[in-house]
Amino acid sequence: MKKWILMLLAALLTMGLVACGSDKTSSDAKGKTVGDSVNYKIIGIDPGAGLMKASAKAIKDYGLDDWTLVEGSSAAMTAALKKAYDKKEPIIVTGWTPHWMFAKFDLKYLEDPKGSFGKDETIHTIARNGLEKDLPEAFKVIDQFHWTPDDMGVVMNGIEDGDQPEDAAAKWVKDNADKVAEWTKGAKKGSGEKVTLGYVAWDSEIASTNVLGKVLTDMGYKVTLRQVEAGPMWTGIADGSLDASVAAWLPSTHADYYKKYKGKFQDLGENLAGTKLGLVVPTYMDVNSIEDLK
Ligand code: PBE
Repeated sequence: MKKWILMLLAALLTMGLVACGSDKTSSDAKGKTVGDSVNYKIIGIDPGAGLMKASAKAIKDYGLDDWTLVEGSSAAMTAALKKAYDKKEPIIVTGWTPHWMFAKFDLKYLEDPKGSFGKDETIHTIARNGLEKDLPEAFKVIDQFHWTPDDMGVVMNGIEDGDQPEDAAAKWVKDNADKVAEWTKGAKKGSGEKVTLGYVAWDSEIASTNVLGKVLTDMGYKVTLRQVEAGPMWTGIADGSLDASVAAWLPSTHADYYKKYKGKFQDLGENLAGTKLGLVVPTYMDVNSIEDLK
């Protein structure tokens, strides 16, 4: 009887060891893969974002046929991340830098050896054709707007901590008079002329657009911040219904939009350097590369 139990135990132990032995780095001790643990879902953002296109490309490049890229919004993605993080549950999201989530949570980008997410790029300011002629002084300020990921981080964190975007922006503008002076240098004040800035509700762009909007308001313009989807943002600049946007990620993330509207807008160049896109997971997850998801 006793011998029989021992033999059974030995057999079970062997089976367990075999299962463990077949584990890859992407599996936990029970042989459950990362895919199993997150239901083969990558939590995405708004479908118009270049990040979604890059993520779809990554899924293809790495042969992740069983995986689903879930569409939603930046807000829904960060809410899902927060919820999982609080319970130390596994989650994979589409992410980008600059973003407050890296200050709030311990996160890591999954390595992307195939380069599906492209090289790091810059954020550009774009303007409608004719803005320079119609509103040269406002144009000058818009053109001179540039800052750093750290600057943007201050505004983003303020918003995440509960400030209204316009309040977080106003605070930054007050605390950074020297930088603002560089943007307004040589520009005469306006007298109530209308300026409409288009943006998408991406955390990074909520911050930048509110800051430039505040500066233009202080310069005497009547500023409207118009929140739209990514496609309509580019269309609006091209058809002149929007004056400018500080939310163009180039050369890769918004390459399609850039190509589509070439000649119908003015590219005023970089307003921020130091961006990155990719798949992001909490550091407590035992996975390091997109390759491990297969
Ligand atoms: N983002 C933030 C945007 C650009 C700004 C990375 C989510 C995108 O993917 O289009």
